[in-house]
Amino acid sequence: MTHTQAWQELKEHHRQISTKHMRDLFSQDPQRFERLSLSFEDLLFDYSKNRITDHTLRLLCALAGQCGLEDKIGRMFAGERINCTEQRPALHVALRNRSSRPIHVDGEDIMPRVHAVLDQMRAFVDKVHSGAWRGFTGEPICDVVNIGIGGSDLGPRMAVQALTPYHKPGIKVHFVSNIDPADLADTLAVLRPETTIFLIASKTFGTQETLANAHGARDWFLQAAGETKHVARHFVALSTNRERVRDFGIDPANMFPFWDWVGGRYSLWSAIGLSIALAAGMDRFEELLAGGHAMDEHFRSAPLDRNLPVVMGLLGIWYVNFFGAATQAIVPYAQHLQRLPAYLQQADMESNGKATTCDGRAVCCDTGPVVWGEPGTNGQHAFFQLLHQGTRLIPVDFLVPMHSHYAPGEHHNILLANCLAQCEALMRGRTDAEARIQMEAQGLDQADISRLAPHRVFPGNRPSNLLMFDKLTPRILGILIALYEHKIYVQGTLWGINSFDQWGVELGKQLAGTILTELQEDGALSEHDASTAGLIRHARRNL
Ligand code: G6Q
Repeated sequence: MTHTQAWQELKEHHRQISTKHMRDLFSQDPQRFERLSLSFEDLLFDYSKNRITDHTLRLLCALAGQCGLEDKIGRMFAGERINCTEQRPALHVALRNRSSRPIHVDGEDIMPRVHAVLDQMRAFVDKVHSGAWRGFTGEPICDVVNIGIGGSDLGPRMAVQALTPYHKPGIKVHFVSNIDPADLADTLAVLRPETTIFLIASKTFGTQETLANAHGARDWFLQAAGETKHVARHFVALSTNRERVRDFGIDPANMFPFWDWVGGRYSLWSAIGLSIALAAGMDRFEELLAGGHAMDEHFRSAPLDRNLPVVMGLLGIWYVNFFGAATQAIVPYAQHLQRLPAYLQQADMESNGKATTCDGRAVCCDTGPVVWGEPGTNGQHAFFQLLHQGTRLIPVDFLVPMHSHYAPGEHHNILLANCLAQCEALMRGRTDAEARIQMEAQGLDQADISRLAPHRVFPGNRPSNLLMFDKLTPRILGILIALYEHKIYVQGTLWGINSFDQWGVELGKQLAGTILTELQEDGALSEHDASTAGLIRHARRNL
């Protein structure tokens, strides 16, 4: 990317634009909002409050063109092995392919397999909801516990919460992820084994934390149920690994499969989404898939400068690589999107937190930013101070529904007003003159006004995107998630990295094994630095 003509032009352009204030860009151009916003179904993407002009966008699109983005998008949808280090396709788009188009992997159309698992999920969900699926005492199921971590937890957890207004009465879905025994214990404390089903969600079925929690849940269950034959009615597996599922003691008939071409953090659309379907029903889950598919169709066909994930991805590159922004804030003004920042943190940071290009060289520019956030308005009473007056440039994505599922009226209007006010304030800021006029109106004397004015000035010119939609429905949730997934791919492509592997996560999985053995056994330690060895010995003495 840094060797393209467009990159050089962008560097020069950045020098010119970095002194411009968005206030002036708006006042010079009454059509700015109309031109720098895009609509997709009921989603409005306003990107006019960014430090860009039409020329910036043209150059950024040229950069994408010179990096072969359109070809790379085509390669993903065609099932090519774009995950180069693991030699796999990245085909989460197949899981939500609502068209009749086949998608091939190694010459096989994978769509019949995808549909077969959806049918299997529907049959199971219907049985649980109708009460036909009974526990070992003959009672219907009221609680579902998803045991999984990382990609096998964050997506379903976020989506189940997002779809709260659609939850089926009589079924409550819980999540256990942490190996800290508190997580499992707190969850089990409110459950009855007779009416609980456990979904053991693990792509590999080899993740230490998930297996330990699954064994813990099984022991708890068997204390009440006694005989292992009852496990079949209370434990199902969501996995790619049939042998390990069988070894754990789950009947492969109770396994909902998916495939190695589904990355963990892209897997909520697969059998890993069973908890979403159990919470909200299979029809709602399919609406979520349909939303994701609609965004896929847009991504693969819209021209670069009208393509939401592309524009969003390019804006991110503009800030990371030209303004030096190290972080990206995600602020949903929707309580039910509380877990969205955590979900996107994994999606983005695990995908693009890389420093090696696909051909094995060191990247020569910054890559993925630190992604973080909290829902508004809560964030306003916490970290927004730094967004407004801190020394760092932090682009913000605001997300807000126009209507609530709950009582219409003042609450939601206050929420919406706050969201719009924050976008505006970040962009406009407050000048010295404005601060002084305000204080004069408040009756402060001139000495106090002069003393306080520097503290009450807001520089403004702080960029944000606004994603505004009608209501938080399964379909719009699918659209939003797919939008971010593709934005991440756009950025990874331009940076020349592989967005679909996660060697940093694999490292964590290997490291703890040796230390666990050393903590539990006496004897010589393997080779550690003095700090780690000292800590292991200290822990041994005190365990
Ligand atoms: C996601 C990562 C990682 C993974 C977890 C759980 O893309 O690979 O977060 O999802 O480590 O892995 P399993 O699903 O195999 O248990």
